[in-house]
Amino acid sequence: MWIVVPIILVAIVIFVLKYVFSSPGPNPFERDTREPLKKMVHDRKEKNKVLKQGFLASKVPDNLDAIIIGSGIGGLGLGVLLAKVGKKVLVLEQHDRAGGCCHTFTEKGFEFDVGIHYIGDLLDHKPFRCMLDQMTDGQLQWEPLDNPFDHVVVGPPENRRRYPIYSGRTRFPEELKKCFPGEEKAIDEYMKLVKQVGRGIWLLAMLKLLPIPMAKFLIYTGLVQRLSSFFKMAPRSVTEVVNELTENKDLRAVFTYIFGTYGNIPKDASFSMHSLLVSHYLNGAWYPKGGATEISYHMIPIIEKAGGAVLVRAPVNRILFNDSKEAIGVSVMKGQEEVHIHAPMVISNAGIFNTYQKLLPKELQAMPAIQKQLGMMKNGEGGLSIFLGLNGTKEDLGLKADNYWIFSENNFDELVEEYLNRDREDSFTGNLVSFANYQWFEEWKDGKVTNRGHDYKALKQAFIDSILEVVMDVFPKITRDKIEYVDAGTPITNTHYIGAPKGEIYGADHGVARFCPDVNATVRPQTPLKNLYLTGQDVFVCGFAGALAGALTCGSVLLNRNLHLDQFRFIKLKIEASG
Ligand SMILES: Cc1cc2nc3c(=O)[nH]c(=O)nc-3n(C[C@H](O)[C@H](O)[C@H](O)COP(=O)(O)OP(=O)(O)OC[C@H]3O[C@@H](n4cnc5c(N)ncnc54)[C@H](O)[C@@H]3O)c2cc1C
Ligand SMILES: *[C@@H]1O[C@H](CO)[C@@H](O)[C@H](O)[C@H]1NC(C)=O
Ligand SMILES: *[C@@H]1O[C@H](CO)[C@@H](O)[C@H](O)[C@H]1NC(C)=O
Ligand SMILES: *[C@H]1O[C@H](CO)[C@@H](O)[C@H](O)[C@H]1NC(C)=O
Repeated sequence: MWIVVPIILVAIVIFVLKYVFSSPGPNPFERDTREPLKKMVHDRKEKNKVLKQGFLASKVPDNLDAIIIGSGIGGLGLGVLLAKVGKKVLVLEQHDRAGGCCHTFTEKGFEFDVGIHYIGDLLDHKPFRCMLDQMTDGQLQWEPLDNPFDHVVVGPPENRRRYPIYSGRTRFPEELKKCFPGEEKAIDEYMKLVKQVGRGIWLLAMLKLLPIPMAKFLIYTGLVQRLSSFFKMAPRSVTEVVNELTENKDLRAVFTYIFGTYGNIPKDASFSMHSLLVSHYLNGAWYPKGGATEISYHMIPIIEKAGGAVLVRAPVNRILFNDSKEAIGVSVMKGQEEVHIHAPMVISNAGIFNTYQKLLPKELQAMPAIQKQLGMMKNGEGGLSIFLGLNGTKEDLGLKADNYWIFSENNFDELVEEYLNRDREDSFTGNLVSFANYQWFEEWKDGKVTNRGHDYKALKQAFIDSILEVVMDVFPKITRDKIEYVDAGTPITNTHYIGAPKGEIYGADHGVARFCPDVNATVRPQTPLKNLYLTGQDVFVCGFAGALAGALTCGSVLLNRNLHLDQFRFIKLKIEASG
């Protein structure tokens, strides 16, 4: 048996070299496409001409190269990558505007984000930033948050402890040490682990791109864990790792609070996923200048320039297959009628559950290979958002550009588990912003979105009141008379506006099980069905950067080249050119 090991290793090396040294498909990072900065458009009507182009059969370009279902960053990002090599792409979005989790809505003059608060890793001249500059033709600008960019607040109202979180590779641990004297060793050890894991991420992408037999070989020989600290730490939970580092309960809380950005409580969360997020914000946190709609606003024209289109109010109700089980197009509901659109490939950004459970014909859904993948993933946690419009300037209200993570106690495992397991009637007595059990709201899911009835409203109000109470306590300058607008978005709101089947805010669950290398290698852009592919957060990880990595991975498969590497080469060239 072991004689085949070197042979397969050689095969893998050849495969990797092929990716590095040959360029089978065209490269979206071939040429620097950044243009001088144009004046920012603030006029909403003007922006809507780009973001809200309603679906009509007559607007569908002919001779499409690809159809993408969903206009989240995973869909638009992939659309841009394909457009940059001249492909004609149609992006179809069920909502009335493009953007997915990057869309915003406006009420009473306030613009609210639905899914983007802060994005990390955007230092000038660093890979992620250069890639985004290229993908928006240099038109998207980024505003750094204040530093500290996060605050962790733990404890009951009478004893809230506040811990500021600073960005900066050295500042982050230094400031923590000031808050926790005597814990220097634990903090250093934590940093060491986080950085190690972050460096092992390359193998994750590799596993999804290698031919399956090679990926399986790496997995079954255990080489995956040897080669990458990402996979070595992946089966360990955050609680397990952190509890070994320190006995200090508040420090444990500070080490783990960021679970809110991927949605698993520390005892279920993979330390590897956790480390990715900590590393993501280590160099700072940013917000798109002009708001999250700027992202789609600058990506859509790139898709259009190549002859493609991004159309909204275009719910895809099924994917079309021919007798050889090959995807040949999609069906869009236009009122009561189905409109069929054909293309040689269909890529879904709608998430693995929507795609496999709603958009496939029953007999394909039942295929063992599809069922296997569905069995490997589970729905993530539902989310609850409060949208608050306040009268006053930042100064009047005592606000900064930062985030507060407020918890009524420091044991998050117990706190959140107890909260999510409550009956609906007791649920809003919790002080927890952000997660919510889908079942609490499920009975209203089929009602009209703007009028789900009195009981639903009352339940929402109870959540709003309990959360506002905490907000007004932590921010004393925010008082009732300053509130001009308040509403809540529940898990079923998410189902309606971002198509999340169970109101998930981060797509499929990110627990330990998701990071077993087998799942990693199996759930990939290729599906068991020919010409059908997946992009976005479910093929990589959640978050803006995670969903975009999903697009890059999917683009690599479609263009038959490693775009992750192309991106790095592009950056190297640019840095050499500029300096
Ligand atoms: C409340 C909240 C806060 C967040 N905060 C942050 C943050 O601060 N920083 C960060 O990096 N990430 C954050 N995230 C996560 C991040 O926004 C997502 O992980 C990421 O944007 C997902 O991108 P995606 O393209 O994979 O999916 P989505 O953006 O969900 O896009 C999927 C799209 O598919 C559409 N669709 C579904 N079914 C169909 C169909 N049948 N036909 C047509 N269209 C369909 C949906 O309407 C949707 O537009 C947050 C998310 C939420 C919800
Ligand atoms: C199905 O579609 C593919 C790709 O368009 C084509 O090659 C194949 O011949 C088709 N099969 C049938 C039975 O139509
Ligand atoms: C906002 O506050 C100011 C004074 O603080 C007040 O004059 C104004 O009417 C308020 N606006 C609204 C819409 O409530
Ligand atoms: C496996 O790999 C990626 C990294 O490439 C990881 O972040 C992802 O969540 C894992 N699982 C799945 C199902 O994609």
